[in-house]
Amino acid sequence: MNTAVDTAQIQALDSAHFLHPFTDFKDLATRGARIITKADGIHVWDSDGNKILDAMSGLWCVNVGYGRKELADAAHRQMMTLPYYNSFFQTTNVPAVQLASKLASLAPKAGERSFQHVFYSSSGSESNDSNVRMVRRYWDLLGQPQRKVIISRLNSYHGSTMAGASLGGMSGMHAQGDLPIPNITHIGQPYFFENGLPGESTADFGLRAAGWLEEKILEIGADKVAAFIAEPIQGAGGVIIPPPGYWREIQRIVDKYGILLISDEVICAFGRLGTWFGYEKFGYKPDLVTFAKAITSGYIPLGGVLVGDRVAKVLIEQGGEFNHGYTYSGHPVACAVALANLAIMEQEQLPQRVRDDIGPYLAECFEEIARHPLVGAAETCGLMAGLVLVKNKERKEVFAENLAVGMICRGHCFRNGLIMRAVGDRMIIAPPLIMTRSQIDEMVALISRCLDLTYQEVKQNGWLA
Ligand code: PXG
Repeated sequence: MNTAVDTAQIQALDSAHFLHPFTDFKDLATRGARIITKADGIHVWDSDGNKILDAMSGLWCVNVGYGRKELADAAHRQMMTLPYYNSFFQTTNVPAVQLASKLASLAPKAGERSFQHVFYSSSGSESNDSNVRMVRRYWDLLGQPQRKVIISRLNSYHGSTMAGASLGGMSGMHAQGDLPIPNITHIGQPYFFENGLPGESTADFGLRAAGWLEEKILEIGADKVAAFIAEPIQGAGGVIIPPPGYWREIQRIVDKYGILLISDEVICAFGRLGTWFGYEKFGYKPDLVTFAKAITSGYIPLGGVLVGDRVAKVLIEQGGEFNHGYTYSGHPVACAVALANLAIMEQEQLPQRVRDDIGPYLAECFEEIARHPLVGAAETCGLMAGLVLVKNKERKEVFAENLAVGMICRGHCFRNGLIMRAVGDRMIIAPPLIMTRSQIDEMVALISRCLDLTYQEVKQNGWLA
């Protein structure tokens, strides 16, 4: 396929007509967008012909890698059979039913915390809006309408709609949207590097950080709290891996006060942590699970919520219409692609590969990366990893925010054929799950090289301490 494009022409049209997400429009217009023209396996190509190793799987999406014909074929077949029909008005379609039943079979069984039902949307944000609606409906039906408050965490990401951004703990998003909407509140994040006390063990910190949830519940009044929402590992917040014991304590607290637990797995589900769902990795039992992104490996938009038996039973048995849904809830083409995507994951045993082979291998490689003089801490979980850039390794002293060292590092990555994300001075990766060991070697060599280049630059600038 000819993918040659006139870079300057597309850039001019881009800045004339396309307002990008999370972008300073004025700034982008001065520099011109990078144009990605094609992709295959773990690589993407830009319009200047540069081949780039995509260590972010697009945006935490492309778990089975690019260029999978099976997914294109599934979309083509479904489009020629039934490209669209709605699932309102007591109507259904075959791929949506098959996918819901497949997801129910993949989720581990755990009594009242088992999952038999799915509510569909087209994105993670919409799914979390659905969660808010579902949680409120649940408590209303149980005769406890005063249970309205949903507790979330600072520096969490739950999407960009009004409810999604309110649930999220990103101060910049709150500031621009007059958010959060009422009845959403936040507690601190379990980020040991930033919030651990001198001499405190990670396990003690995990218990202390989970304790913030109990303090908040007591402050609000347990009878007013509807749910707690959290990502198993905060992704967009910088791959913040919770300390040991954190999730066990969170489970104890939500159980003690009878509040619903929402696991936002838009990033952590579908093999990313070496399990089908992220909550399996940490051993907790949510009532609702948000999914999107890798359910289709990003080939087509699809999101949704796995609705646990505790909630589904009330919604179904009490009856009455649930006044919520989307034109594309249960879109047949998206569901057909998701089925084909999950079939690839099963055939290639991607969750198991991550758990037993490439996940542990990446962890080994990151032990080496952790020794780099610019790296204050480096952690992995499955095929997700984060490291923090510091000006003094021994004292774990961080750079001033305005130096934007993370962005400097990200620039070196792009120029050297690697996509790695910067969240402040945390550099993060979540590569496709199909990576081989030698591709991991290639990626890790690029990461080391870019860390060296960043180190040289900050040293020359006199920023090290
Ligand atoms: N929940 C979580 C945990 C997410 O990571 C969403 C909800 C929202 O999904 P949609 O499909 O509405 O975007 C996400 C999305 C980043 C980045 O910079 C991460 C996301 C989206 C955009 C950027 O890491 N995650």
